[in-house]
Amino acid sequence: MLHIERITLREIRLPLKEPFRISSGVVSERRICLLELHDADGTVGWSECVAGELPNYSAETIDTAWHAMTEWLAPRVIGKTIEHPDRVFALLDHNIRGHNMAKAAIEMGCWDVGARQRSVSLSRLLGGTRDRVATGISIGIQQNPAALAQRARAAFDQGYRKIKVKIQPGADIEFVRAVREELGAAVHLMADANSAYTLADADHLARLDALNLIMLEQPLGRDDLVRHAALQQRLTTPICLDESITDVDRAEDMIALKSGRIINIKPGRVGGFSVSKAIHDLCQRNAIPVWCGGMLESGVGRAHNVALASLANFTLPGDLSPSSRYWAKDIVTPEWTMDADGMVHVPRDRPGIGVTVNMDRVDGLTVRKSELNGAARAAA
Ligand code: OSB
Ligand code: MG
Repeated sequence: MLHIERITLREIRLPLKEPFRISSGVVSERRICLLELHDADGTVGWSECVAGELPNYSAETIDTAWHAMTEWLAPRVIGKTIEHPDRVFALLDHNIRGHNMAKAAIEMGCWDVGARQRSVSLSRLLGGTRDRVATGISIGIQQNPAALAQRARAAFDQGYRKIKVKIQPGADIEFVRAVREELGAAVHLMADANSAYTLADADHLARLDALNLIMLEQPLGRDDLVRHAALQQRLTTPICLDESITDVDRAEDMIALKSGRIINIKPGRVGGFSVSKAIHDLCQRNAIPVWCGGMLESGVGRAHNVALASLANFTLPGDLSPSSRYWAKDIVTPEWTMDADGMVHVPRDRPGIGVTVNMDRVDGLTVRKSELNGAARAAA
């Protein structure tokens, strides 16, 4: 049983080792929202809201999520008796449209509390089966093809099992070709456009077919399944959808319309673990491979992603880079590491998320803090 009494929201600032550029913007310092959930039985759980600094990936930002959690979402769970974490999404979703990342942060924190109450790992509570998960890297847009090829080479030599490069008009075919020539034909290579193209670019994008990508992620509009279906007909490269898959229905639509052949599951984007699991199961029944995407999370969000990626149908390497790829120093102990085979170990024998939040460090990085106790708006 969950009896969440209060939730502490914190915003920390964490500088990336290097700026991360995608087609719609660049980030140098993450503004990360952390949740500390206190159960009446003394159990404390953690989660991270993955909303960005600006609404350039989805409509949400850390500020809209902070507002949504404070005003509408936290009061839905605080002070309630909830049988199981798998009930939380429905409580949060009823008559509240959107705000998936805000919903997910609360829901995923409840899963950590639930796992710790049962003294099992988050991976086990979610139904995960794997002890190690394969890791890919997502490399931001670089100045020129040679610089990108060099970054990709370094990543491959470190052991990454999938190399994803960000693309945009003007930085696409030649950039990807340089990486393919550098790494050779066998390496699992893919590109992510973050919605930078239109269907008018179909002939141009079809030039990627010659480069044998394992997939092309989200080339077209973030909510456009119809044109993705038209594009997929013109490409041999499988399309993978990220931004477009915001719930189970959208995943069903993708399959029905043939808008793509692979799904990147980010639990934040779909409202948390219950929906992630439902999409995972749907895809498994339909022979659609899935993999776990990333949102430049700290070690807290990474823990949640690694646990999810331990489920059986996560058959492709996730964007689950180790802590040192992003930060000079992470906020958890132990930090996330990757072995020479490009595998991250799932802490299946530790309760909950399996890492300890370094409180001194978090306190030092905190720029904003709020205690939600449900009292203010619980009646609303
Ligand atoms: O589209 O997958 C994406 C980061 C921010 C916003 C969108 C995306 C990404 C990534 C980063 O690709 C992956 C990672 O966390 O390493
Ligand atoms: Mg993406």
